[in-house]
This record gives sequence, structure tokens and C-alpha cells, in this order.
Amino acid sequence: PTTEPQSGSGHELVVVANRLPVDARTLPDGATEWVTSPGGLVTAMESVMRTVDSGAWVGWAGSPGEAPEPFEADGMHLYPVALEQEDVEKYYEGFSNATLWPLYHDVIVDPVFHRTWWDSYVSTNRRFAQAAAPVTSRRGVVWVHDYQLQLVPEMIRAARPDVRIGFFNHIPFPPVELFSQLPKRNQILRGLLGSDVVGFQRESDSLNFLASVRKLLGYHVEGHVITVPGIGSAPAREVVAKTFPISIDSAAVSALTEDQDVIERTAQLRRDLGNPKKIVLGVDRLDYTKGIRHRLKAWQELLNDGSVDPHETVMIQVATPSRERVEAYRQLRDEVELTVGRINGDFAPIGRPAVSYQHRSFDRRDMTALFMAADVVLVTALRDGMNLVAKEYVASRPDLRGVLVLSEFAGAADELRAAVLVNPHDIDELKAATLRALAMPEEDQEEAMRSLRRQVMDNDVQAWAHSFLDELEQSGKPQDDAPAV
Ligand code: ADQ
Repeated sequence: PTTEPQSGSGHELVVVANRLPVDARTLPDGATEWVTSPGGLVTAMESVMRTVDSGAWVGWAGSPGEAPEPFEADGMHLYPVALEQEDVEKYYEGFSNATLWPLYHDVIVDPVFHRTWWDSYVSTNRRFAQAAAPVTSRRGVVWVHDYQLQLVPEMIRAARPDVRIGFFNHIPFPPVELFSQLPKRNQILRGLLGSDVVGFQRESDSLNFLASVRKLLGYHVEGHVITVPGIGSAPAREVVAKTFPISIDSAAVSALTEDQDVIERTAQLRRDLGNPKKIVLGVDRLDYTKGIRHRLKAWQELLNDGSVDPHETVMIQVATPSRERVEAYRQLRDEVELTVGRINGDFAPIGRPAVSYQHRSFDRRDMTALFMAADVVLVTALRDGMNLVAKEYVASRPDLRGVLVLSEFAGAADELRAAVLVNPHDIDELKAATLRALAMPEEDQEEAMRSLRRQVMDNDVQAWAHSFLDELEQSGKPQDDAPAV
């Protein structure tokens, strides 16, 4: 059946992501209120949505069961997709977060695979595609996000050959040797190749994807262009796979540092910690890809060998609760909390922590205050698509003070060359880098921070979204005369 809308109806730009950009809040009278979630993608899209007549977002509203009716928020049309409890377990916690996530992050933990998870991944992806296809205007643009929805581009193309389709992968794309382990790998590649443009964080991710397409599907690849053979009498199509490093709303973060309330919170934070000489900060979702265990081990050894004095230096570790129903995440939380407890038991002065551990969310202002108070930020990811925390720290330091220690395995390392780059697997190197950062003279901090800021302030998330959509505009050749399938 054709899903094409009546001419003149539908949205010019439709974003498809696992989550809608809003969270439900229950009011005292039992009614539901929708609050925009302050994520980076929402900010990026706000700026793009302003340039189109009509923008929409298709995604899950966050709780299992029936989906709310479509509604409007902040000038965007939102189309909720229903996920039953079983989909949450199999599509989301299962195939997305226990199969794809570890496999795409260099198998830091073993990927788990069940065939019923795959079935749920296919049927759930179809539901997202079926929600997006009929609401996109003729020759409109659909922008699909992330690893949970890799089959959606092909499914939308089958229903709507007239639209341009882009896909952006927020996480790494693994080397072909690892990707080949994935059961159903060719279906995933074909799903992605329903797009006109497939975007990645780092050049190495684009190259890994191109190599997989060449090796596993045998398609012709030249530079960043893939030729996808047509089925039957259909003509071949070209798909571009390119690098678009994501960023943050740099100006907004930087502006917050001048807010009187944020400045006061920064001072209060230092006082609350007993005015230490130095503060070292880590901010991550509590995820095994972030290298929190490696960071704590290095910190524990530095305290143990006396290189760091806990009376003078405090570490704050913010660990946002994440995926708490997935086994590997439960284990990680236990290990991290055991280690923090041991470090504090062994080294903390009375009345003050050696590691201040915060397992909860903070608002943007508190986050900025943390970055402003931190003399050193440790980003020690074992594998990370980009890592926005690194960029947020840089944007929070217009005073040109502070040192960023950055894992070379985070996508941000390709751009933030003036950071202290480390291999977090090498605990000795991590310790040495942390000490170097703590002792860095102010002139050197300034020089590095100036260079980092040039990068982050000039390349913000708005520029990222526009450059992706520009590429899509140029490369997508909508098949005007193709009949709807
Ligand atoms: P994440 O893995 O979630 O994102 P990251 O890029 O660091 O990782 O973004 C996390 C965001 O959450 C940051 O904006 C950070 O400030 C915020 N945050 C973390 N802890 C918080 C807390 N306790 N309270 C409030 N806010 C908190 C995925 C990929 C990344 C990629 C992004 C964007 O894994 O590699 O950079 O998508 O593409």
C-alpha cells in the first residue's frame, strides 16, 4: 500500500530517533506534562527546525505500553512510537544494548545474542519506519539516528522512494573483523544502505563501514561513495558514507559561565569540598565503555604511592545511572561503588572524601559549575563515538584555565589535539598524565585551552546538523517518477 501523503501535507524534515526529545512528568492532578529533555540532539535540531516550514520527530516516549497521540512541543510535531515491555527487553535492552553496543565498542564486554532479540529489533524498526513514512512530505527529508534504528532507512525507502534519507551513527563503527561477528550483519548493512548519506563521528568509523560494505556485500566502493546495485530492473543508487563529528551548543555553554548563579555554585562547590588546592573531575554515564574502572585504579595508585595528597586534591566522579536492567551495567555499578568505598576508607581525611561519588543527574547549571571548579577533567573512555563531556569542559573555560586529559579512543581526540592524550589501558601512562595535568603551569594551560577552544567554539552542534543536511541535499537524488511501492 502506498504511504505517500496527499500533496501539500506531511513534514519537510522528519527526525527518527529511539527517544522523543521530551520526558513525561506527572502533575499532582494525575495529568501528564511533557518537558523537553535538554539533550544535544534536541539543541541541534532546534536550530535546523527553524529553517524549515514544518519539522517532526518520531520516537519512543520512554515508557512501555500504549503510545500517546501525536502532539506538539516547541514548534515540533511529535509522533510517539509504542514499545511493549517485551520490545523494551528484546529490541532495546537486548539487541541494541547487549548485542550492538558492546560489539560496536570493541567488545569491551562480550556481546550477547538471541534470535528472538533480532526478531524484535526488526519488528520495532518497522514500527518506527511505518510511523515516519506517511508523515514525510513529498520529496521531504528523513534523518534517522543511531544504532537502535539501522534497518529504518531501507524500510522507509521501500515505502517512500521519493524522499531523501540520512542516517547518523552516534557510536563507533567497528573494524570489519569485529563487525563480521554480528549475526545478521548483512541485513544491518543493507538497512543502512537505504540511506543517501550515512554519517559517522570519526574518519576511522567511515572507513570501517566502507570496508565492511566492500568485503561483506561485495559492493563497489570508490572513495566515500558506494554503488548499491538495483534489484531487478531498478537502477543502481549511490550512497555517501562520510564523517561529521558531532559537537555541543558551545556558545550556550560558554555563556552559562558568566551567569551569577553558576559562578556562586562554583564557589560553593569548592567550599563544600573543604577548599582543596585541586579538583579532578570525571563525568560519565555509568557505562563500561567510559573507562571509569581504569580511572579509579590510577587514582587509587596515586594516593597509595603518595603522589597525590588527599588533603589537597579531591576527585569528583559523576556517574549518571544508565541501563540498570542490563547485567553488565549492574556488575559495573557494583565494582565502581566497591572501589570508591575502598579508596575513601583507605585515604579520605575525616569529614571529606578522596573521591566524591555522585550517582545521579545534574542540571546544566550544576554541570557547568562542576566544569568551572575542575582543575583537571579526566576522559578515559576505552571506546567512545565522540564524548561530549570533553567539549563541554572546553566550552566552560573561557578563563583558559584547566587541563583536559583525553583518551585517544574517544572520537573527540581527532579534533582536540591540544589535550593531554592518553591510552587509558596503560595505567602507568594514565597516572603520569594525571600528575602532569595537575602540575601544569598556567601559561601552558592557557596555550592548550586557547587552541582547544578555537576548535570547540568554531564547530558547534548547529554547524554539525547543517553540514549533514547540506550533504544530504547535494547527494540525495530523489526518484521523482518512481512509483510508491
Ligand atoms: P553518551 O555515551 O551518553 O553519548 P557523551 O557524549 O559524553 O556520552 O554525552 C553525555 C552527555 O550527558 C553530556 O552532555 C553530559 O554533560 C551529560 N551528562 C553526563 N552525566 C550527567 C549527569 N549526571 N547529569 C546531567 N548530565 C549528565 C553518545 C555516544 C557519544 C557521543 C554522543 C553524541 O556514546 O560518544 O558523543 O552520543 O553523539
